[in-house]
This record gives sequence, structure tokens and C-alpha cells, in this order.
Amino acid sequence: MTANSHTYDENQIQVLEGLEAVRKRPGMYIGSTSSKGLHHLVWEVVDNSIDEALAGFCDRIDVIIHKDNSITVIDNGRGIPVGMNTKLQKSTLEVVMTVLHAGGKFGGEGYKVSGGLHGVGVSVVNALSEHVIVQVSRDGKIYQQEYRRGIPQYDVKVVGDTERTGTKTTFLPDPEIFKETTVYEYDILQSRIRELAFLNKGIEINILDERTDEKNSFKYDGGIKSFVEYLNEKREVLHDEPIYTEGTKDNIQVEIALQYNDSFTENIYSFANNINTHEGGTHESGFKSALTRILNDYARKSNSIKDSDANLTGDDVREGLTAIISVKIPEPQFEGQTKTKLGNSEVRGIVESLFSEKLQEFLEEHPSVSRKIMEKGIQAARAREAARKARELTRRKNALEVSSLPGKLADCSSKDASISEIYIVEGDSAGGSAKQGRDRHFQAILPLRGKILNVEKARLDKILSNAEIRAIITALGTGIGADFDISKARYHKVIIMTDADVDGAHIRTLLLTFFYRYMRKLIEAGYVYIAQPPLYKLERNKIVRYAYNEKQREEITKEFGEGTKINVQRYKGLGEMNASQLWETTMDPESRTFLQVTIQDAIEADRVFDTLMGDNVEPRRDFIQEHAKYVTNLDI
Ligand code: 0RA
Repeated sequence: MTANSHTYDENQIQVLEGLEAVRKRPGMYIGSTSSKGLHHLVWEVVDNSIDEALAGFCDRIDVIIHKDNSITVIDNGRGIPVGMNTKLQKSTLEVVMTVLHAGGKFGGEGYKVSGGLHGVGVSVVNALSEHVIVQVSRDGKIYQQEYRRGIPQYDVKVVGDTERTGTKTTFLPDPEIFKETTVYEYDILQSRIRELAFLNKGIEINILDERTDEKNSFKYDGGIKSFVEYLNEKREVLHDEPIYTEGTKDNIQVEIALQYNDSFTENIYSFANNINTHEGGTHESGFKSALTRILNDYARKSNSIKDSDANLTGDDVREGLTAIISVKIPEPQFEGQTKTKLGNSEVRGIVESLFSEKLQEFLEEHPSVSRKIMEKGIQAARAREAARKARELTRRKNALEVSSLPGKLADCSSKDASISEIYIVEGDSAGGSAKQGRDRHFQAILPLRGKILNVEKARLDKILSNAEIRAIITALGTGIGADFDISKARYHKVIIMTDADVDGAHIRTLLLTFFYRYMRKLIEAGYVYIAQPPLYKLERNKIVRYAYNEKQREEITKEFGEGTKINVQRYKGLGEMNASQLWETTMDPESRTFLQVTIQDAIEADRVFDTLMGDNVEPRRDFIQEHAKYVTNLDI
């Protein structure tokens, strides 16, 4: 049968069938076989070590990316049990590694924190790996077993002596399964590892990339309090210390940290059993209702708002709020479209009462901070009222006009949004070329005059009074913020087309900030693109070629034959191209390339936008210096 000595009994057949099922439909077990699925393998293994840490037996986890894109995870826990499983007549270690869902079935006390897609068990990682080697240190010995595509290569054996305890797993993802990519991205792994370290205070988690020697170490004794400080790092905060509380009731652990800053955005992240509950749920709604109620109570008691005034709304009191809500519960129910909404109804009341009490106490003990928080909420309420009036005004104006579309929009003739594209173009002159060069059947052009407003520094009322932004909103047709409706999008491709210089990069960032803060679903739907105009035109004996980067320029130069002093034009702006060149190089679906804008990690994206668009100059300079090495084609 195989190279090992197992008998070909019924248990073995079941195991092989199980592994076969995973390899046949990997998506069912790990979501997808894209880069996301590839990274998911790491979390499957790390989650087990985190569980061991939460049970109180492990305080250090190491993750190593090897040169061949295999991954090693080491923990200093008790080590997976290696004794004989009498029912299956093999080592428990082998059972855990080869039987689906076996991982959680032993151990008994405590509960697995992993949920959602996680928690399918390390046997899934084994089935989807070309090669796995696991070593368990316990009882003075090092035990080892190896697998190929999930199949054990020999019985668990002792390979050495040791004084330590723990589990070390190395796996090499199978390229037959991960056809798209088998390359690990350091940033993706690092950012989740940092998050896990925040969410599980006191655990040291290290990451090392042997491909580049990049490494980092995370350990936060402050837990999610440190998380909030990290998120607010680039902002001006209203109070130095985050408000923090933790408690346990009915076996449900609750941890909350929050801190106000002077921005206008709300940054609330909730987690259940370390899973980011993007769609919210009972823990988040318990938190929000306590926040609104307690702040309104305090506002009235302190005469910050008068008896005749309306209550502050939830949006008002969450302006400039950064908060983390983390719960750990024995049997999480994950609901919603992406299974990231916590459904357990008992959690709402527990969070609400625990947090109410803490917030009340904080407000009473810190009157000057309380005053600032009240003031912020009241300002937000005023701005909300002004924004409502501004919106009403635009609505009424639209009703009177024949066409509500902005005057400078050159719309396409197709009304089929799924094939329609809009180019948001920097400057009237490039806008003119784009209008002439386009295919008017499905390509619309909206030229922007100068820079749009930095939405990071303005409230909604001011944003709505900005002509450029209004033109974008009406052209797209979706509305913004809470009113956003993707089904009303008039184009399924929204293409940002700016010059390859500093101003162009700035305008692109301003537009992305606006889309990110007010039309995030447009990005999530994959509708937002960045055009890639060429950087060089190379011409020799009337043969014209375009280069989009330095490498291409060198290649074309070689092709033309070095030494023939070729005519090279460096494009500084879109305006230097005429209509047909712009079509040919940048807009023709047959030959163009676009970059699609995605949100890989909302938490990191938030910080990047804070850094780039916020008030603090220093972190922005640091960021630009750090990333300057990636920006080779910026003309400064
Ligand atoms: C349950 C019981 C015991 C260890 C573990 C689970 C365990 C599993 C994993 C997976 C990765 N690292 C791990 N570390 C520990 C041991 C029970 C005992 O020693 O009596």
C-alpha cells in the first residue's frame, strides 16, 4: 500500500477516504485554494498552539517561513499526546494528524477558541501538504512522524531526548492543490500574528522570514488596550489612557478597550474567539447600545445637552472612536453572509452591563475627558444636521434639473452598468484627450480640476459641499456612507487615471481615501481600478513601443539593439499623450493593464490612511521614507 507498515484495515480506509475528500474539495475545508487558502493553512496550525496557550500551558509561539515556502510553527506547550489510542490502535499524534476533526476531541477541559472557517483541524493542513513533519517534545523524548499528502511515512518514533515540551510542525503546501500560488506573504502573516498577540495578552509570538531575514516579535501584556493604542498611534487622542475593562460571566469572557481621537472616523473592531467579526453581532450591538445610553445619560446629567435637545445618536457618539471588543465563548454561533456575525444572544446583555458600569465610572472619575467626549458628540450632531440640509439641497436641485449628472461628465451611451467604465482623470487637458480617445459606447470620462478634498480631515457636511466630490457621487449613482447602494452603481469599473508624478500620487491617494471611507463596498466589490499609463515611449525607425516600467524599457532597448541611440520620451503626465496614444496604451481593453484595488486587511489600511492623510506630519514622513524604496517611478 504505502511505504509504511500500517495494516490496511477499516480505520485506515476511513482515513484515506477522509484525506481524499479534503484533497478533492479543498475549498470546503479552507475556503479557497487561492493565496487566502494558502495562508489559512498557517492559521489552522497556529490556532492549535493558541488554544494550548489559552489553556495556560504555552507562552511562546514561533512561526518561520522557509526559503522553499514551507512553514514551521513551534510552541512550548505540553506537546500533542503521543500515547496509544486504543480504539484506533495508533498513536494519538497520528490520529490528530490524519483524522478529520480529531484535534478538538481530546483534552477535554477548556474550549477551542477557533471558530468560523478555522478549527477544521490540522489533518486538513496535512492532507493539503506535499510533506509534513511533526515533532512532539514531552516526557523527556522527541517523537516524530512524517507524512506525504497526509499519508504517514512511518509510525511515530523517538528521535532524541529533550528537557523541554512542545509541538513543532513543518508543512510544505502542495502545488497540485495551490495552483495559483504557493508563495507566502510576510506582511499578511505578520499582521495577523500581531493581531493574535494583541488578542491574547502575554503570549509571545515571533515571526521569521528566512527568505529575507525579516523578523519581528510580538508580546503585549496590555492586550487589546495596546491594540487600541496601536490603532490610534498616528492620531491625536482625547485622553492618554484607553478605557479598559474585562470580566467573565456564565463562562463568557469579555474584554473591551476604547479611546477617542480627534478624527471623524469610527474604528470599531470586534472579535469572537479571535475571529474578526466583520459583520458585528451581539457583542458589538451590546457595546454600542451601552455607549449611546451612558453618554446620553451623562450629557443630560452634566447639562451638556439641554432637556429640549434630542439625544445624541449612535453615529454622533462614535465619531473619532477607536474600540476593540473581544469575547471568548464556549460555543460561538457564527452567522451572516460571510459567517462573521456573532449570533449568541446571551452575549449582548453581558457585554452591555459590564461595559455600562465601567464607562459610567470612567466618566465620573475623569470630568475633563468627559467634557471633551461630550463636546465631540455635540459637534458631530451639529455636523450631521448640516449634512442633512446639504443633502436635501442637492436632492431638490437635482429634481429641478433635466439631467442630474454633473456637467463635465462625458457619459457613455450604454446603460448596462456591467460593461460600463468611468475614468476619473486628473486635469482638464488629459480629460480632453481621454474624451477624444475613448470608446464612447462603454467608456465615460470625468475630469477632475485640481485636488479633491482630503476627507480624512473634514466632516460629512463639508465633504458634501465639495464640487469635485459631488460630481463623483452623482456620476457613480450609488450614494455614500450609510446610504450607499451598490446595485445603483452606474459603472462596474471605476478607473483612477492620474499622472505618474507626486501630484498624481497625491490625487490618487485622496480619491482612494474617499472611496475607502465613504464607498468601501465599491472597493470590496472589486469595482475600483488604477490605470497604468506607460512611462516611456521608445521609437526607432518609426517603430513605436511603450514601456510601463524600467525593466520593460531595458528589454525594449535590447530588442531594438543597443548602440542604435533610440529616441526615448519620458512621459511626465497624461497630457503629453494625444488621444490615440492614450487609447492605445491605457484605455483599450485589448492591450491595457489595470491594477485592481483590494482591501487585504482593513486594520492595516486604516492605519495607512491615518498615516498618509491625518494631521501628524512625522509618521507620514516616516512612512514615505520607509516605503520610498518601492516607489521607483515617482517624479519628485
Ligand atoms: C490536548 C491535550 C494535550 C495537549 C494538546 C491538546 C496540545 C495540542 C496541540 C496542537 C499544537 N500544539 C499543541 N499543544 C498541545 C496534552 C494533555 C496532557 O499532557 O496530559
